[in-house]
Amino acid sequence: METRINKFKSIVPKVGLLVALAAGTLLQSCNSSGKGEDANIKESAVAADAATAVYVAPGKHDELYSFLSGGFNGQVAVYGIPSGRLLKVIPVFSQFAENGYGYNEETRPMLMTSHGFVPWDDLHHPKLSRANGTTDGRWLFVNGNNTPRVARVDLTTFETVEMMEIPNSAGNHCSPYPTNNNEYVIAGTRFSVPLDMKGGTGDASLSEYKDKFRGSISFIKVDKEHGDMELDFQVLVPGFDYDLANGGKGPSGDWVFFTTYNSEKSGTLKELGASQNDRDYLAAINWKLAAQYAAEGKAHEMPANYYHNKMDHGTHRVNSTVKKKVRYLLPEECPGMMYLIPAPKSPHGIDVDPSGEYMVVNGKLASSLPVFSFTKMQKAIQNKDFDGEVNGIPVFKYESVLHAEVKEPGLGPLHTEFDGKGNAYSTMFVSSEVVKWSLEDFKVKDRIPVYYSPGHLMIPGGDTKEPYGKYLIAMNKVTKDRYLPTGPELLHSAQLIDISGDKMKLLLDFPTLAEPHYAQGIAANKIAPNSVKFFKLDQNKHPQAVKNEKDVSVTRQGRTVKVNMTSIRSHFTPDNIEGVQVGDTVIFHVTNLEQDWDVPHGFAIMGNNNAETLIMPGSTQSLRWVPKQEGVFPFYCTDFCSALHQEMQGYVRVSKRGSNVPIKF
Ligand code: RUQ
Repeated sequence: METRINKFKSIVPKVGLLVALAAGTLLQSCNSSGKGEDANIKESAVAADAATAVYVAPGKHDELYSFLSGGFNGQVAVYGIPSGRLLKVIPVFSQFAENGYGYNEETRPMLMTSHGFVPWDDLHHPKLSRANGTTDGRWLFVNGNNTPRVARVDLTTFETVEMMEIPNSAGNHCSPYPTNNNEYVIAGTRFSVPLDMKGGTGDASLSEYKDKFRGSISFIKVDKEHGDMELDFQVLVPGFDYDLANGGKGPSGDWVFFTTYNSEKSGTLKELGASQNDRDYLAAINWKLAAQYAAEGKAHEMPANYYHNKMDHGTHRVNSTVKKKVRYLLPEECPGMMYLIPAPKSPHGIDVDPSGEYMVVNGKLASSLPVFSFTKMQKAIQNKDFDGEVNGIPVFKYESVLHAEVKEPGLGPLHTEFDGKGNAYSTMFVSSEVVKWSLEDFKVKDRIPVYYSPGHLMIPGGDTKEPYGKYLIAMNKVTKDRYLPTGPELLHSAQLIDISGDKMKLLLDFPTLAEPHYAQGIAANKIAPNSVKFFKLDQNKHPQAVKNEKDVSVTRQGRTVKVNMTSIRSHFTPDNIEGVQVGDTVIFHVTNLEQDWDVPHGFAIMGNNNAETLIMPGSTQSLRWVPKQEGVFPFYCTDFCSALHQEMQGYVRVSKRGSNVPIKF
């Protein structure tokens, strides 16, 4: 078995030059502490009572839900905590053959963008909706990093119900951040883009970066009752890269904070000289004041072109609308709205403690963790304690807002969360550990190695004013030997850590789907009682629904054949269809007549390139099929539903084009 030090050596080449430099220090520091040489450290870190601590007896439920992002699989994975059992995969930015999401006619429009149908995205950050600064279990907001989008999952059905494209953005990474009562979901661009203010992004040379490129922070209004999103306005910010954000709470509740890099405004690291400056910035925006400026007519308007896709409650179908305008504010015209705080170079996460007083900047290349004070920031604003400005935005003096620095926290700090008991926990990517430190004296109290190289960590509610400080999940980027080998491609790995005592204790490893970046956790009783068991058939307003087997139909209109059919244990009606011709577009609208929990029926037909679909009781779903060959094509139910499930089948006869076989069913 490899030692921990060897692990680092093999990881280092992956993470690039800058971090490799830091890693050089790491190897020394590990050697000198002697920690890294302990080949048995893995075993020794596991809590003696780990098995009972995570055991959830068969038939019993977990204490918490956790929602882990799937990164490049575009999905959200729902795990029970503490068992680590996978409860559900929620497809968001991915077609999902398992239930037809993104394949069937009802949900395909969810993945429409101004670039066309984009059935994939890189989902990084799930965020639960909020009430009074804590999670309320109603919705989960998630970001699409690649083709900038924000989506909303309804936690009564665990379905993606809304998706909005973000204009004037490229790489929607610092996103989405709900304010303390869901007034806004805030989404910032990672890459700045050329903006001419006349119609969004356009063609420009990278040599014009400094003059033409700007970032955008979007303020998305959330409907209090139904959660529906609306892009209210954007703030067009200096052309840095915006990495991560977090909202204030309590006294800082009107503010949202963003880490930035590339403050040189140079575009890329390699050719253009980004990451030259010693310091980048933490940007602070007063969202309440921004909203006020927008309401008072300070906002300009420019043409835009972005999709907003929403599931209709009654029909359970997604409708797309294309928006053509966006309002924007310029910080230089809105005094008091935005400030910059110098921060260690290339910072990653920014995390605000439960009291709302401390803003922790995780400078991945820095040797300490700076903790800024909101009170000091207010004072510095009053006293105009500034050190210049960028694009008219005042820059504070570092010392005037700094409260403390956590010294030698470890190497490569990425993210921090809080336990609500006066402690903070930070992930160290390079030294591969979680480090616990105190918000009282800002000293390190404990460390635990994790396997290997953690990115985010999550304490349920650890980003809110009320953390559930019992468990911590570290989400690790490198898996290596933690599980049975599965060839070159391995699942990523999460580790559950008990943080209820003074010392952190490792409880459980569990593999995750694709790459979890961030996660959210919430007590089960905030979600479970509201979970929908099935849809009521009499409330199904889908225009193609058939609620009685007597009313089924097969109709031809030109080259389109529409099949309005039903499914119930253990048959489809109709189940023998004739009169379809090669090249027709056949649309099966299947209504599941069942009115019971957990009796979906599936529908699949031979040769269809649209996967299958899984129809929940009481709902209607539609699958499109264009037969390319003559023949008799069987269809069947794909989800074992009864003792006669295997008999739940039917046939479609496809004749050659122009044939005179009439429609018959
Ligand atoms: S990010 S760890 Cu989006 Cu930090 Cu991934």
